[in-house]
Amino acid sequence: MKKVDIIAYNTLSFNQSKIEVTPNQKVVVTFKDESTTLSHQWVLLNAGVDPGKFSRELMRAREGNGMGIPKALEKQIYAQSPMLPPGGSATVKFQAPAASGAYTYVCACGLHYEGGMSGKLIVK
Ligand SMILES: [Cu+2]
Repeated sequence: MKKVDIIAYNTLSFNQSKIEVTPNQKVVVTFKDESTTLSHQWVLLNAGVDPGKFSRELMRAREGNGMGIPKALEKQIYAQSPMLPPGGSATVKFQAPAASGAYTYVCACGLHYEGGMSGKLIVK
C-alpha cells in the first residue's frame, strides 16, 4: 500500500507534482486543504483525458449548478476527493491503474488547474 499526503495551498499549488506507484497498487491519499481562503478538490483523471478541456467543461457545467460533477465528466475521472473548504481534509482510497503510464491529477475548482494546480501519478 502506498500512503500519500497531498496538500493544497493558497498559492494555487500542491505540495507535490509527482507520485510514483506500481500497477494495481493500493493507494491512500490524504488530501488537505491548507488554504485559508480557497476551496480545493483533488481529481485524478483517466488516461488520455485532456486536463485543460476537463477543467473548462467542468467550470461551464458548474455555473449556476452548485458544486457537483456532472455524469458526463465523472466518466473522465479515475479517483477524486470531495471539494474541501479551507482547512478541510479527506481520505481517498483507490487501486492504481494496471496500465503503466502517467495519469494527470488536477484541482477541479474554478481556474485552479489553469493557475498551476496539477501533477502526475506515475504508474511503473
Ligand atoms: Cu484548488
